[in-house]
Amino acid sequence: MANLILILGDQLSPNLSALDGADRNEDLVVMAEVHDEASYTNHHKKKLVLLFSAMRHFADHLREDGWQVHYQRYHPDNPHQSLEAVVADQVRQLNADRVITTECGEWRLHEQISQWHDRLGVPVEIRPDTRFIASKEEFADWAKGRKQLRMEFFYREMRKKTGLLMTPEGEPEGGQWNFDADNRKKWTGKPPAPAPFQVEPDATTREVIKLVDEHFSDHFGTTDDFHFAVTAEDAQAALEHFIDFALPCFGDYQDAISDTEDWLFHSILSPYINCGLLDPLAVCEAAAQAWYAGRAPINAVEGFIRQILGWREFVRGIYWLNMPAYAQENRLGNTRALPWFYWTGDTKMRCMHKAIDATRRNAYAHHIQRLMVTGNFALLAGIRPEEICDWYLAVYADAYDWVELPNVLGMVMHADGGYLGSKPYAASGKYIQRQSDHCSNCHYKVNKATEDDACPFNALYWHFIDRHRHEFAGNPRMGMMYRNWDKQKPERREALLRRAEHLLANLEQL
Ligand code: FAD
Ligand code: DLZ
Repeated sequence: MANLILILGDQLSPNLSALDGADRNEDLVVMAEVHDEASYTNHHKKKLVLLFSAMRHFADHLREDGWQVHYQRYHPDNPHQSLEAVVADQVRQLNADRVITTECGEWRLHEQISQWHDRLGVPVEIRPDTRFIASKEEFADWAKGRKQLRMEFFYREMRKKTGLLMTPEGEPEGGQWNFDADNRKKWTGKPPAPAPFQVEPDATTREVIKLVDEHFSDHFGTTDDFHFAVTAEDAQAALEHFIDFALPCFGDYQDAISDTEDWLFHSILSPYINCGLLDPLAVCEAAAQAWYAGRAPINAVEGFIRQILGWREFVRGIYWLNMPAYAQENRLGNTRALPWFYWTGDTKMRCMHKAIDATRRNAYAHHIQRLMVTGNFALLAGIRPEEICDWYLAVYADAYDWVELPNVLGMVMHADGGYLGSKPYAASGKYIQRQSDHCSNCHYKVNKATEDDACPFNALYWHFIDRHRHEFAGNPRMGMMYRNWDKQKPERREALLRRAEHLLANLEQL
Protein backbone atom coordinates (compact mmCIF):
# COMPACT_ATOMS: atom_id res chain seq x y z
CA MET A 1 0.00 0.00 0.00
CA ALA A 2 1.68 3.24 -1.09
CA ASN A 3 -0.01 6.52 -0.42
CA LEU A 4 0.78 9.79 -2.05
CA ILE A 5 0.65 12.62 0.49
CA LEU A 6 0.18 16.06 -1.03
CA ILE A 7 1.44 18.99 1.08
CA LEU A 8 0.49 22.47 -0.12
CA GLY A 9 2.53 25.65 0.14
CA ASP A 10 0.60 26.85 3.20
CA GLN A 11 0.74 23.50 4.99
CA LEU A 12 4.34 23.56 6.19
CA SER A 13 3.65 22.01 9.59
CA PRO A 14 5.24 18.77 10.80
CA ASN A 15 2.02 17.88 12.67
CA LEU A 16 -0.11 18.21 9.52
CA SER A 17 -3.08 15.82 9.55
CA ALA A 18 -2.12 14.46 6.10
CA LEU A 19 1.03 12.95 7.68
CA ASP A 20 -0.84 11.21 10.52
CA GLY A 21 -0.18 7.47 10.51
CA ALA A 22 1.84 7.60 7.28
CA ASP A 23 4.64 5.16 6.57
CA ARG A 24 7.99 6.86 5.92
CA ASN A 25 9.25 3.85 3.97
CA GLU A 26 6.22 3.23 1.76
CA ASP A 27 4.50 6.58 1.29
CA LEU A 28 5.64 9.49 -0.83
CA VAL A 29 5.23 13.14 0.10
CA VAL A 30 4.64 15.39 -2.92
CA MET A 31 5.24 19.14 -2.91
CA ALA A 32 5.29 21.33 -5.99
CA GLU A 33 5.96 24.90 -7.02
CA VAL A 34 3.54 25.28 -9.89
CA HIS A 35 2.61 28.00 -12.32
CA ASP A 36 -1.13 27.78 -11.65
CA GLU A 37 -0.77 28.48 -7.90
CA ALA A 38 1.90 31.13 -8.40
CA SER A 39 -0.20 32.99 -10.97
CA TYR A 40 -3.89 32.85 -9.95
CA THR A 41 -3.37 36.38 -8.68
CA ASN A 42 -0.60 38.94 -9.04
CA HIS A 43 1.13 37.65 -5.84
CA HIS A 44 3.65 40.06 -4.33
CA LYS A 45 7.19 38.97 -5.22
CA LYS A 46 8.08 38.66 -1.53
CA LYS A 47 5.13 36.31 -0.96
CA LEU A 48 6.42 34.07 -3.76
CA VAL A 49 9.94 34.11 -2.30
CA LEU A 50 8.62 33.37 1.19
CA LEU A 51 6.48 30.43 0.05
CA PHE A 52 8.91 28.82 -2.39
CA SER A 53 11.84 29.15 0.01
CA ALA A 54 9.83 27.95 3.01
CA MET A 55 8.52 25.01 0.94
CA ARG A 56 12.07 24.03 -0.07
CA HIS A 57 13.29 24.22 3.52
CA PHE A 58 10.30 22.21 4.73
CA ALA A 59 10.93 19.50 2.12
CA ASP A 60 14.57 19.29 3.29
CA HIS A 61 13.38 19.04 6.88
CA LEU A 62 11.01 16.19 5.98
CA ARG A 63 13.81 14.33 4.17
CA GLU A 64 16.11 14.72 7.18
CA ASP A 65 13.26 13.28 9.23
CA GLY A 66 13.19 10.14 7.07
CA TRP A 67 10.39 10.97 4.62
CA GLN A 68 10.60 10.31 0.89
CA VAL A 69 9.75 13.56 -0.86
CA HIS A 70 9.11 14.34 -4.50
CA TYR A 71 9.64 18.10 -4.85
CA GLN A 72 9.04 20.04 -8.07
CA ARG A 73 10.94 23.33 -8.31
CA TYR A 74 9.37 26.07 -10.37
CA HIS A 75 10.39 26.41 -13.98
CA PRO A 76 8.20 27.95 -16.70
CA ASP A 77 8.93 24.94 -18.95
CA ASN A 78 7.97 22.28 -16.41
CA PRO A 79 5.67 19.76 -18.11
CA HIS A 80 3.32 19.87 -15.10
CA GLN A 81 2.04 23.36 -14.33
CA SER A 82 -0.78 22.57 -11.93
CA LEU A 83 -1.00 20.62 -8.69
CA GLU A 84 -3.36 18.19 -10.38
CA ALA A 85 -0.89 17.49 -13.18
CA VAL A 86 1.96 16.90 -10.71
CA VAL A 87 -0.16 14.62 -8.53
CA ALA A 88 -1.54 12.70 -11.54
CA ASP A 89 2.00 12.09 -12.80
CA GLN A 90 3.22 10.91 -9.39
CA VAL A 91 0.17 8.68 -8.88
CA ARG A 92 1.07 6.99 -12.18
CA GLN A 93 4.78 6.66 -11.38
CA LEU A 94 4.21 5.38 -7.84
CA ASN A 95 1.17 3.34 -8.78
CA ALA A 96 -0.30 4.90 -5.65
CA ASP A 97 -3.29 3.35 -3.93
CA ARG A 98 -4.55 6.61 -2.48
CA VAL A 99 -3.94 10.34 -2.34
CA ILE A 100 -4.04 11.89 1.12
CA THR A 101 -4.14 15.60 1.75
CA THR A 102 -5.24 18.11 4.40
CA GLU A 103 -8.16 20.30 3.41
CA CYS A 104 -6.90 23.38 1.63
CA GLY A 105 -7.57 26.99 2.53
CA GLU A 106 -9.49 28.20 -0.45
CA TRP A 107 -12.64 27.37 -2.31
CA ARG A 108 -11.03 27.53 -5.77
CA LEU A 109 -8.52 24.78 -5.01
CA HIS A 110 -10.95 22.85 -2.82
CA GLU A 111 -13.28 22.56 -5.83
CA GLN A 112 -10.46 21.16 -7.94
CA ILE A 113 -9.21 18.67 -5.33
CA SER A 114 -12.78 17.46 -4.70
CA GLN A 115 -12.87 16.24 -8.31
CA TRP A 116 -9.56 14.37 -8.21
CA HIS A 117 -11.14 11.11 -7.13
CA ASP A 118 -12.93 10.92 -10.51
CA ARG A 119 -10.23 12.59 -12.55
CA LEU A 120 -7.23 10.62 -11.22
CA GLY A 121 -8.99 7.31 -10.71
CA VAL A 122 -7.76 6.79 -7.13
CA PRO A 123 -9.42 7.50 -3.79
CA VAL A 124 -8.58 10.95 -2.46
CA GLU A 125 -8.77 11.34 1.31
CA ILE A 126 -9.17 14.95 2.46
CA ARG A 127 -8.47 15.33 6.17
CA PRO A 128 -9.53 18.21 8.45
CA ASP A 129 -7.00 20.95 9.08
CA THR A 130 -6.42 20.48 12.80
CA ARG A 131 -4.14 23.52 13.01
CA PHE A 132 -7.25 25.66 13.45
CA ILE A 133 -8.68 25.86 16.94
CA ALA A 134 -12.30 25.47 15.81
CA SER A 135 -13.24 22.93 13.19
CA LYS A 136 -15.56 23.97 10.36
CA GLU A 137 -18.32 21.87 11.94
CA GLU A 138 -17.82 23.45 15.35
CA PHE A 139 -18.16 26.91 13.85
CA ALA A 140 -21.25 25.90 11.88
CA ASP A 141 -22.84 24.53 15.09
CA TRP A 142 -22.09 27.76 16.92
CA ALA A 143 -23.51 29.86 14.07
CA LYS A 144 -26.66 27.77 13.65
CA GLY A 145 -29.85 29.67 14.46
CA ARG A 146 -28.08 32.99 15.14
CA LYS A 147 -29.45 35.96 13.23
CA GLN A 148 -26.16 37.84 13.45
CA LEU A 149 -22.71 36.41 13.96
CA ARG A 150 -20.53 38.49 16.25
CA MET A 151 -16.87 37.76 16.78
CA GLU A 152 -16.92 38.74 20.45
CA PHE A 153 -19.29 35.91 21.44
CA PHE A 154 -17.47 33.33 19.37
CA TYR A 155 -14.18 34.50 20.88
CA ARG A 156 -15.49 33.91 24.41
CA GLU A 157 -16.37 30.35 23.43
CA MET A 158 -12.81 29.88 22.16
CA ARG A 159 -11.40 31.30 25.42
CA LYS A 160 -13.46 28.77 27.36
CA LYS A 161 -12.52 25.94 25.00
CA THR A 162 -8.77 26.56 25.21
CA GLY A 163 -8.61 27.94 28.77
CA LEU A 164 -6.47 30.80 27.43
CA LEU A 165 -6.46 33.72 29.90
CA MET A 166 -9.10 31.98 32.02
CA THR A 167 -8.99 31.61 35.81
CA PRO A 168 -9.39 28.14 37.33
CA GLU A 169 -12.94 29.26 38.25
CA GLY A 170 -13.74 29.78 34.56
CA GLU A 171 -13.67 33.59 34.64
CA PRO A 172 -11.69 35.77 32.22
CA GLU A 173 -8.33 36.85 33.66
CA GLY A 174 -8.31 40.51 34.67
CA GLY A 175 -12.07 40.41 35.21
CA GLN A 176 -12.96 41.38 31.63
CA TRP A 177 -13.19 39.53 28.33
CA ASN A 178 -12.00 42.48 26.30
CA PHE A 179 -9.67 45.41 27.04
CA ASP A 180 -10.11 47.18 23.71
CA ALA A 181 -11.11 50.48 25.28
CA ASP A 182 -7.48 50.80 26.52
CA ASN A 183 -6.04 50.14 23.06
CA ARG A 184 -6.51 53.35 21.08
CA LYS A 185 -3.47 55.52 21.78
CA LYS A 186 -1.84 57.67 19.15
CA TRP A 187 1.90 56.98 18.82
CA THR A 188 4.10 60.06 18.95
CA GLY A 189 7.49 58.38 18.64
CA LYS A 190 7.83 57.25 22.24
CA PRO A 191 8.44 54.58 23.34
CA PRO A 192 10.52 53.86 20.23
CA ALA A 193 9.14 51.04 18.09
CA PRO A 194 11.42 47.99 18.07
CA ALA A 195 13.34 47.05 14.93
CA PRO A 196 11.48 44.23 13.15
CA PHE A 197 12.91 40.72 13.38
CA GLN A 198 14.97 40.05 10.28
CA VAL A 199 16.69 37.00 8.83
CA GLU A 200 19.53 37.23 6.31
CA PRO A 201 18.61 35.22 3.19
CA ASP A 202 20.49 31.91 3.00
CA ALA A 203 21.59 30.19 -0.23
CA THR A 204 18.14 28.64 -0.82
CA THR A 205 16.37 31.98 -0.39
CA ARG A 206 18.90 33.75 -2.58
CA GLU A 207 18.30 31.17 -5.33
CA VAL A 208 14.53 31.69 -5.05
CA ILE A 209 14.93 35.48 -5.15
CA LYS A 210 16.79 35.06 -8.46
CA LEU A 211 14.06 32.80 -9.77
CA VAL A 212 11.28 35.20 -8.80
CA ASP A 213 13.10 38.21 -10.24
CA GLU A 214 13.60 36.31 -13.49
CA HIS A 215 10.21 34.66 -13.97
CA PHE A 216 7.79 36.90 -12.04
CA SER A 217 9.22 40.30 -12.92
CA ASP A 218 5.74 41.61 -13.81
CA HIS A 219 4.33 40.76 -10.36
CA PHE A 220 3.62 43.45 -7.76
CA GLY A 221 6.29 44.57 -5.29
CA THR A 222 9.98 43.93 -4.95
CA THR A 223 12.28 41.21 -3.66
CA ASP A 224 14.70 43.86 -2.30
CA ASP A 225 15.40 43.60 1.44
CA PHE A 226 13.79 40.19 1.79
CA HIS A 227 14.14 39.38 5.47
CA PHE A 228 11.23 37.06 6.28
CA ALA A 229 11.89 33.85 8.18
CA VAL A 230 11.56 30.76 5.99
CA THR A 231 11.97 28.00 8.59
CA ALA A 232 10.03 27.06 11.70
CA GLU A 233 13.10 27.79 13.85
CA ASP A 234 13.43 31.33 12.55
CA ALA A 235 9.68 31.92 12.75
CA GLN A 236 9.89 30.85 16.41
CA ALA A 237 12.69 33.38 16.89
CA ALA A 238 10.42 36.02 15.32
CA LEU A 239 7.72 35.13 17.86
CA GLU A 240 10.19 35.45 20.74
CA HIS A 241 11.41 38.78 19.37
CA PHE A 242 7.82 40.05 19.28
CA ILE A 243 7.12 38.93 22.84
CA ASP A 244 10.32 40.47 24.18
CA PHE A 245 10.22 43.79 22.35
CA ALA A 246 6.78 44.64 20.95
CA LEU A 247 4.07 42.78 22.87
CA PRO A 248 4.24 45.02 25.96
CA CYS A 249 3.08 48.00 23.83
CA PHE A 250 0.98 46.01 21.31
CA GLY A 251 -2.32 46.94 22.97
CA ASP A 252 -1.66 50.62 23.58
CA TYR A 253 -0.67 51.33 19.96
CA GLN A 254 -2.70 48.66 18.19
CA ASP A 255 -4.76 51.30 16.35
CA ALA A 256 -1.94 53.77 15.75
CA ILE A 257 -0.55 54.70 12.32
CA SER A 258 2.82 56.36 11.76
CA ASP A 259 4.26 58.40 8.93
CA THR A 260 7.75 57.03 9.61
CA GLU A 261 7.37 53.52 11.09
CA ASP A 262 6.15 50.59 8.97
CA TRP A 263 5.72 48.01 11.72
CA LEU A 264 5.08 49.79 15.05
CA PHE A 265 4.35 47.18 17.75
CA HIS A 266 2.70 44.59 15.52
CA SER A 267 3.90 41.00 15.55
CA ILE A 268 4.43 40.46 11.78
CA LEU A 269 3.64 36.80 12.43
CA SER A 270 0.67 36.32 10.06
CA PRO A 271 2.83 35.21 7.10
CA TYR A 272 4.28 32.43 9.29
CA ILE A 273 1.07 31.38 11.01
CA ASN A 274 -0.76 31.22 7.69
CA CYS A 275 1.78 29.03 5.90
CA GLY A 276 2.24 26.69 8.85
CA LEU A 277 5.65 27.74 10.20
CA LEU A 278 3.99 28.78 13.47
CA ASP A 279 1.09 27.12 15.24
CA PRO A 280 -1.65 29.64 16.18
CA LEU A 281 -2.44 28.04 19.54
CA ALA A 282 1.24 27.91 20.50
CA VAL A 283 1.55 31.60 19.59
CA CYS A 284 -1.40 32.46 21.86
CA GLU A 285 0.03 30.31 24.66
CA ALA A 286 3.39 32.07 24.41
CA ALA A 287 1.66 35.46 24.71
CA ALA A 288 -0.42 34.28 27.70
CA GLN A 289 2.76 33.03 29.39
CA ALA A 290 4.28 36.50 28.97
CA TRP A 291 1.35 37.95 30.95
CA TYR A 292 1.54 35.31 33.71
CA ALA A 293 5.29 36.05 33.96
CA GLY A 294 4.61 39.79 34.30
CA ARG A 295 6.36 40.60 31.03
CA ALA A 296 3.40 42.25 29.27
CA PRO A 297 0.18 43.90 30.44
CA ILE A 298 -3.25 42.32 30.13
CA ASN A 299 -4.58 44.83 27.57
CA ALA A 300 -1.72 43.89 25.23
CA VAL A 301 -1.91 40.14 25.73
CA GLU A 302 -5.70 39.88 25.62
CA GLY A 303 -5.80 42.14 22.55
CA PHE A 304 -3.21 40.04 20.76
CA ILE A 305 -4.82 36.71 21.65
CA ARG A 306 -8.23 38.03 20.54
CA GLN A 307 -6.84 38.68 17.05
CA ILE A 308 -5.81 35.07 16.62
CA LEU A 309 -8.25 33.12 18.77
CA GLY A 310 -11.13 35.46 17.87
CA TRP A 311 -10.78 37.19 14.53
CA ARG A 312 -8.63 34.65 12.71
CA GLU A 313 -10.83 31.70 13.64
CA PHE A 314 -14.02 33.71 13.14
CA VAL A 315 -13.24 34.82 9.58
CA ARG A 316 -12.23 31.31 8.64
CA GLY A 317 -15.56 30.00 9.97
CA ILE A 318 -17.49 32.68 8.04
CA TYR A 319 -15.60 31.81 4.86
CA TRP A 320 -16.36 28.11 4.84
CA LEU A 321 -19.92 28.56 6.03
CA ASN A 322 -20.78 30.87 3.15
CA MET A 323 -18.63 30.01 0.16
CA PRO A 324 -18.94 30.13 -2.79
CA ALA A 325 -21.86 32.60 -2.67
CA TYR A 326 -20.00 34.91 -0.26
CA ALA A 327 -17.44 35.93 -2.90
CA GLN A 328 -20.24 37.28 -5.15
CA GLU A 329 -21.79 39.60 -2.55
CA ASN A 330 -22.06 43.30 -3.39
CA ARG A 331 -24.91 44.54 -1.21
CA LEU A 332 -23.94 48.20 -1.50
CA GLY A 333 -24.09 47.90 -5.29
CA ASN A 334 -20.56 49.25 -5.90
CA THR A 335 -19.56 49.76 -9.51
CA ARG A 336 -16.33 51.82 -9.52
CA ALA A 337 -13.03 50.45 -10.78
CA LEU A 338 -10.01 50.29 -8.47
CA PRO A 339 -7.86 53.39 -9.04
CA TRP A 340 -4.49 52.60 -10.57
CA PHE A 341 -2.65 54.27 -7.66
CA TYR A 342 -3.41 51.20 -5.54
CA TRP A 343 -0.68 49.52 -7.61
CA THR A 344 1.77 52.44 -7.78
CA GLY A 345 1.23 54.40 -4.55
CA ASP A 346 1.25 57.45 -6.78
CA THR A 347 -1.29 59.64 -5.00
CA LYS A 348 -1.11 62.95 -3.14
CA MET A 349 -3.11 61.48 -0.23
CA ARG A 350 -0.26 60.95 2.23
CA CYS A 351 -1.89 58.14 4.22
CA MET A 352 -2.73 56.19 1.05
CA HIS A 353 0.70 56.78 -0.45
CA LYS A 354 2.42 55.61 2.75
CA ALA A 355 0.24 52.50 3.19
CA ILE A 356 0.60 51.44 -0.46
CA ASP A 357 4.31 52.19 -0.55
CA ALA A 358 4.90 50.08 2.60
CA THR A 359 2.81 47.33 1.00
CA ARG A 360 4.92 47.46 -2.16
CA ARG A 361 8.21 47.35 -0.26
CA ASN A 362 7.29 44.91 2.51
CA ALA A 363 4.31 42.79 1.35
CA TYR A 364 2.96 43.99 4.70
CA ALA A 365 0.83 46.76 6.13
CA HIS A 366 -0.61 46.58 9.60
CA HIS A 367 -4.27 46.09 10.35
CA ILE A 368 -5.28 49.73 10.75
CA GLN A 369 -3.63 50.71 7.47
CA ARG A 370 -5.51 47.89 5.73
CA LEU A 371 -8.81 48.69 7.43
CA MET A 372 -8.91 52.44 7.92
CA VAL A 373 -6.73 53.73 5.08
CA THR A 374 -6.77 51.61 1.90
CA GLY A 375 -9.94 49.79 2.98
CA ASN A 376 -11.80 52.88 4.15
CA PHE A 377 -10.99 54.68 0.90
CA ALA A 378 -12.30 51.77 -1.20
CA LEU A 379 -15.49 51.68 0.90
CA LEU A 380 -16.10 55.43 0.64
CA ALA A 381 -15.30 55.46 -3.09
CA GLY A 382 -17.62 52.52 -3.81
CA ILE A 383 -15.03 50.25 -5.43
CA ARG A 384 -16.27 46.95 -6.86
CA PRO A 385 -15.72 44.31 -4.13
CA GLU A 386 -14.12 41.76 -6.44
CA GLU A 387 -11.48 44.26 -7.58
CA ILE A 388 -10.48 45.40 -4.12
CA CYS A 389 -10.53 41.78 -2.89
CA ASP A 390 -8.18 40.77 -5.65
CA TRP A 391 -5.85 43.63 -4.73
CA TYR A 392 -5.66 42.51 -1.10
CA LEU A 393 -5.18 38.89 -2.14
CA ALA A 394 -2.25 39.87 -4.32
CA VAL A 395 -0.30 42.34 -2.26
CA TYR A 396 0.24 40.82 1.20
CA ALA A 397 2.57 37.99 2.19
CA ASP A 398 -0.12 36.61 4.52
CA ALA A 399 -2.96 36.69 1.97
CA TYR A 400 -5.02 33.57 1.34
CA ASP A 401 -8.62 33.62 0.18
CA TRP A 402 -10.06 32.19 3.45
CA VAL A 403 -8.73 35.09 5.51
CA GLU A 404 -8.53 37.90 2.97
CA LEU A 405 -12.07 37.59 1.59
CA PRO A 406 -14.09 37.98 4.83
CA ASN A 407 -11.79 40.77 5.99
CA VAL A 408 -12.16 42.71 2.75
CA LEU A 409 -15.62 41.87 1.49
CA GLY A 410 -17.19 41.71 4.95
CA MET A 411 -15.23 43.85 7.38
CA VAL A 412 -14.05 46.57 5.00
CA MET A 413 -16.57 46.75 2.18
CA HIS A 414 -19.70 45.74 4.14
CA ALA A 415 -20.65 43.97 0.93
CA ASP A 416 -22.25 41.12 2.88
CA GLY A 417 -24.94 43.41 4.30
CA GLY A 418 -23.51 43.41 7.82
CA TYR A 419 -23.26 39.65 8.27
CA LEU A 420 -19.68 39.91 9.59
CA GLY A 421 -19.69 43.38 11.13
CA SER A 422 -22.52 45.34 12.70
CA LYS A 423 -21.55 48.66 11.08
CA PRO A 424 -19.27 49.78 8.27
CA TYR A 425 -15.83 51.07 9.30
CA ALA A 426 -16.41 54.29 7.33
CA ALA A 427 -14.45 57.28 8.62
CA SER A 428 -13.53 60.78 7.54
CA GLY A 429 -10.04 62.28 7.53
CA LYS A 430 -10.50 63.15 11.19
CA TYR A 431 -10.04 59.52 12.20
CA ILE A 432 -6.74 59.31 10.30
CA GLN A 433 -5.64 62.61 11.85
CA ARG A 434 -6.48 61.32 15.34
CA GLN A 435 -4.61 58.03 14.90
CA SER A 436 -1.60 59.19 12.86
CA ASP A 437 0.81 61.99 12.00
CA HIS A 438 0.18 61.71 8.24
CA CYS A 439 -2.07 64.72 7.90
CA SER A 440 0.54 67.33 8.79
CA ASN A 441 2.67 66.01 5.87
CA CYS A 442 -0.20 65.79 3.38
CA HIS A 443 -0.91 67.84 0.27
CA TYR A 444 -4.59 67.87 1.31
CA LYS A 445 -5.91 69.73 4.34
CA VAL A 446 -7.71 67.53 6.81
CA ASN A 447 -9.55 70.47 8.36
CA LYS A 448 -11.15 71.38 5.05
CA ALA A 449 -13.98 69.51 3.35
CA THR A 450 -15.26 71.30 0.27
CA GLU A 451 -12.27 73.23 -1.08
CA ASP A 452 -9.99 71.99 -3.88
CA ASP A 453 -7.25 71.10 -1.39
CA ALA A 454 -9.62 69.52 1.15
CA CYS A 455 -8.89 65.97 2.39
CA PRO A 456 -10.83 63.69 0.00
CA PHE A 457 -11.85 61.39 2.86
CA ASN A 458 -14.05 64.17 4.29
CA ALA A 459 -16.47 64.79 1.44
CA LEU A 460 -16.37 61.12 0.41
CA TYR A 461 -17.40 60.16 3.92
CA TRP A 462 -20.54 62.30 3.81
CA HIS A 463 -21.32 61.14 0.28
CA PHE A 464 -21.14 57.54 1.54
CA ILE A 465 -23.45 58.36 4.44
CA ASP A 466 -25.89 60.15 2.15
CA ARG A 467 -25.97 57.61 -0.68
CA HIS A 468 -26.46 54.66 1.70
CA ARG A 469 -29.17 56.19 3.88
CA HIS A 470 -31.48 53.39 2.84
CA GLU A 471 -29.07 50.71 4.09
CA PHE A 472 -27.82 52.37 7.31
CA ALA A 473 -30.26 54.98 8.67
CA GLY A 474 -32.06 52.29 10.67
CA ASN A 475 -28.83 50.96 12.20
CA PRO A 476 -28.72 52.16 15.83
CA ARG A 477 -24.90 52.41 15.65
CA MET A 478 -25.20 54.82 12.70
CA GLY A 479 -28.02 57.00 14.01
CA MET A 480 -25.71 59.75 15.27
CA MET A 481 -24.02 60.08 11.83
CA TYR A 482 -27.39 60.63 10.18
CA ARG A 483 -28.42 63.16 12.84
CA ASN A 484 -25.12 65.03 12.27
CA TRP A 485 -25.64 64.97 8.51
CA ASP A 486 -29.26 66.07 8.67
CA LYS A 487 -28.52 68.96 10.94
CA GLN A 488 -26.00 70.54 8.55
CA LYS A 489 -27.26 73.46 6.46
CA PRO A 490 -28.64 72.41 3.03
CA GLU A 491 -25.98 74.57 1.26
CA ARG A 492 -23.23 72.80 3.21
CA ARG A 493 -24.63 69.39 2.36
CA GLU A 494 -24.87 70.34 -1.30
CA ALA A 495 -21.29 71.62 -1.34
CA LEU A 496 -20.03 68.40 0.27
CA LEU A 497 -21.90 66.23 -2.20
CA ARG A 498 -20.68 68.35 -5.13
CA ARG A 499 -17.09 68.04 -3.96
CA ALA A 500 -17.51 64.29 -3.51
CA GLU A 501 -19.04 63.88 -6.98
CA HIS A 502 -16.05 65.73 -8.41
CA LEU A 503 -13.65 63.46 -6.50
CA LEU A 504 -15.46 60.31 -7.60
CA ALA A 505 -15.30 61.43 -11.22
CA ASN A 506 -11.58 62.10 -10.90
CA LEU A 507 -10.32 59.31 -8.60
CA GLU A 508 -7.25 58.67 -10.74
CA GLN A 509 -6.05 62.25 -10.22
CA LEU A 510 -6.07 62.18 -6.41
P1 FAD B 1 -0.88 41.62 14.54
O1 FAD B 1 -1.50 42.96 14.55
O2 FAD B 1 0.36 41.43 15.30
O3 FAD B 1 -2.00 40.59 15.01
C1 FAD B 1 -1.67 39.28 15.48
C2 FAD B 1 -2.26 38.21 14.64
O4 FAD B 1 -3.67 38.21 14.71
C3 FAD B 1 -1.94 38.27 13.16
O5 FAD B 1 -0.69 37.74 12.88
C4 FAD B 1 -3.09 37.45 12.55
O6 FAD B 1 -2.76 36.08 12.56
C5 FAD B 1 -4.23 37.68 13.52
N1 FAD B 1 -5.19 38.65 13.02
C6 FAD B 1 -5.30 39.94 13.39
N2 FAD B 1 -6.38 40.50 12.82
C7 FAD B 1 -6.95 39.55 12.06
C8 FAD B 1 -8.09 39.52 11.21
N3 FAD B 1 -8.88 40.58 11.05
N4 FAD B 1 -8.35 38.38 10.55
C9 FAD B 1 -7.57 37.31 10.70
N5 FAD B 1 -6.49 37.27 11.49
C10 FAD B 1 -6.19 38.37 12.18
N6 FAD B 1 -4.80 38.78 7.72
C11 FAD B 1 -4.22 37.75 7.11
O7 FAD B 1 -3.62 36.91 7.77
N7 FAD B 1 -4.28 37.59 5.76
C12 FAD B 1 -4.93 38.49 4.97
O8 FAD B 1 -4.98 38.32 3.76
C13 FAD B 1 -5.54 39.60 5.60
N8 FAD B 1 -6.18 40.54 4.87
C14 FAD B 1 -6.75 41.61 5.49
C15 FAD B 1 -7.41 42.56 4.73
C16 FAD B 1 -8.02 43.63 5.34
C17 FAD B 1 -8.75 44.65 4.52
C18 FAD B 1 -8.00 43.75 6.73
C19 FAD B 1 -8.68 44.89 7.41
C20 FAD B 1 -7.34 42.83 7.49
C21 FAD B 1 -6.71 41.74 6.90
N9 FAD B 1 -6.04 40.78 7.64
C22 FAD B 1 -5.46 39.72 7.01
C23 FAD B 1 -6.01 40.86 9.09
C24 FAD B 1 -4.82 41.64 9.69
O9 FAD B 1 -4.74 42.90 9.10
C25 FAD B 1 -3.52 40.90 9.52
O10 FAD B 1 -3.65 39.59 10.03
C26 FAD B 1 -2.40 41.58 10.28
O11 FAD B 1 -2.25 42.90 9.83
C27 FAD B 1 -1.12 40.81 10.12
O12 FAD B 1 -0.05 41.49 10.71
P2 FAD B 1 0.57 41.04 12.09
O13 FAD B 1 0.96 39.62 12.04
O14 FAD B 1 1.62 42.04 12.44
O15 FAD B 1 -0.68 41.19 13.02
C1 DLZ C 1 -0.01 30.86 -2.62
C2 DLZ C 1 0.74 29.70 -3.24
C3 DLZ C 1 1.72 29.93 -4.19
C4 DLZ C 1 2.10 31.29 -4.61
N1 DLZ C 1 2.35 28.91 -4.79
C5 DLZ C 1 2.08 27.65 -4.42
C6 DLZ C 1 2.72 26.55 -5.06
O1 DLZ C 1 3.49 26.70 -5.98
N2 DLZ C 1 2.42 25.31 -4.61
C7 DLZ C 1 1.53 25.09 -3.61
O2 DLZ C 1 1.33 23.94 -3.22
N3 DLZ C 1 0.87 26.11 -3.04
C8 DLZ C 1 1.12 27.38 -3.41
N4 DLZ C 1 0.45 28.42 -2.85
C9 DLZ C 1 -0.66 28.14 -1.90
C10 DLZ C 1 -1.92 27.72 -2.68
O3 DLZ C 1 -2.10 28.54 -3.81
C11 DLZ C 1 -3.22 27.85 -1.89
O4 DLZ C 1 -3.41 29.23 -1.59
C12 DLZ C 1 -3.24 27.18 -0.62
O5 DLZ C 1 -2.66 25.93 -0.66
C13 DLZ C 1 -4.66 27.12 -0.09
O6 DLZ C 1 -4.67 26.44 1.13
